[in-house]
Amino acid sequence: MERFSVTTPIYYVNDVPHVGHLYSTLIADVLARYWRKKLGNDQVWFSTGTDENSQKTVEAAKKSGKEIQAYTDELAAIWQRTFEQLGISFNDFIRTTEPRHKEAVEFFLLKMEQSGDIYKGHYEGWYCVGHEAFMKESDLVDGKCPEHNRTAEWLKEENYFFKLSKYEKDLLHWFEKNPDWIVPQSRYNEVTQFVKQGLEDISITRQSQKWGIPLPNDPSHVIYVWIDALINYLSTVGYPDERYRQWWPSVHVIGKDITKFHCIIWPAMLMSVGIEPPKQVVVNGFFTINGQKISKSLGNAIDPLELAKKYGNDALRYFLFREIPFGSDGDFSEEKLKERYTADLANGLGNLVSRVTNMVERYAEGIYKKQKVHIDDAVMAGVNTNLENYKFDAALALIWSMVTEANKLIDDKTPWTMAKENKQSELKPLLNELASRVLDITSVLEPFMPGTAEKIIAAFSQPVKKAEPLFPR
Ligand code: ME8
Repeated sequence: MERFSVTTPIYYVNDVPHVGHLYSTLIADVLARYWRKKLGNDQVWFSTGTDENSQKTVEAAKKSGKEIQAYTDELAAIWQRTFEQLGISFNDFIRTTEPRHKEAVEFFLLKMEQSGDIYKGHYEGWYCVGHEAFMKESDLVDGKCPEHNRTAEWLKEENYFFKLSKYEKDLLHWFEKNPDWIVPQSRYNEVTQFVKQGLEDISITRQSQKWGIPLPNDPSHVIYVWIDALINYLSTVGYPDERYRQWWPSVHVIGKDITKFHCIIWPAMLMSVGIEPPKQVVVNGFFTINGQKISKSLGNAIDPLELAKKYGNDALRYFLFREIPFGSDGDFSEEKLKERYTADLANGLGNLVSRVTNMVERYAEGIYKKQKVHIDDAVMAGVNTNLENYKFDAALALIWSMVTEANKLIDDKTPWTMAKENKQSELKPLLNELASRVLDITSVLEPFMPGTAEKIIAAFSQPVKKAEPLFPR
């Protein structure tokens, strides 16, 4: 039986979610909903969660004056609640401070060690806590990481290393054999190019830090947060228990900032312990807000809950998927959201549902017959093909072409004239056709706009009454 398993990045708890974090989570949510419909609820696993063993957590807790674990519990609860309120249908919310995760990480690291892939050495280099990664000197501007605008620290310590270089050939072979493994193609090209230039071993522990998961065979070191975090994709599905195989390999949805971790380090770690790499890595672009990077210091980190309260969860989902082609960078503006809300949602879909329910109530006592509609099958199939290929904007454009066509059918045929002239033999089939079109549209719309789909299905339960506006103006 076919199964589908999908993950989001696990998010740092040094801050609350903004609309950018929501975007990756929504992509996973649309995929999970789509595959649940296709394969059955029990055949799909969708996990998200929080990345907590980071130096950023320690700093943020200190700033807030709270004890680290208490701070972490509080923030993780905010993330989980936010996703729940936004209707994200995750099966699991994994936290990297949970015992089940710690157990998985320890087991995994022991396996890596058994493969002879971990050795002790010294590392010196510029470290950016914002990135939680070592930086090249050439990436710094005046000693600062330009992206996080913070001074890099010179770290010199005894570390354990992972023999990443050993997997260079295996990785290249894997990429070659799996040309669709990273989408979009541009990211695939970037990653393969990078590996072709040669890989260096990486440091995977920190001696100077206390907060984190201790290395099993040398607890004076804590495991580097990225190594620990990547393993969440296995701990969520039950690793090291064999039941993890039921859901592995998963599809990982991530942002373009973390491709090297997911497409190079992670598969190499998996190769080291003899586990298959993820099924696919799906990489979203970044969006800005009114042309600016989303950041707290710029004060533009829009709270997704506030937007959802104003426009509704589904309108926000619709906008993000329709406006920004998957994989590209894009700009989020509330102005554009408002335009789409009015044009596509209120005047488009909302108006269609309200007109059709109204006419079925008035002209047919609320009764219609679901039938095969005169929509080109290729259009319906095209929606699903686009969705399966992460072309979310194209899928929605196709759905909206059906909405427009149905509204046009009403304008062209003017059912109200048929009613006035008492042409029942024309009116009834037309109403059946219209109601059936709305239901067909709804069936492909559901993964994108689950709340709206539910409302439409309820509105079309017979006898039909004129529906409340789906998108109040
Ligand atoms: O990197 N546009 O966590 P993080 C689109 N803990 N997506 C955005 C975005 C934007 N403006 N801003 C953030 C981490 N994202 C690690 C991950 S996984 C094993 C560990 C999304 O809290 C995007 O998916 O910094 C990005 O990769 C992720 O949030 C980064 O979240």
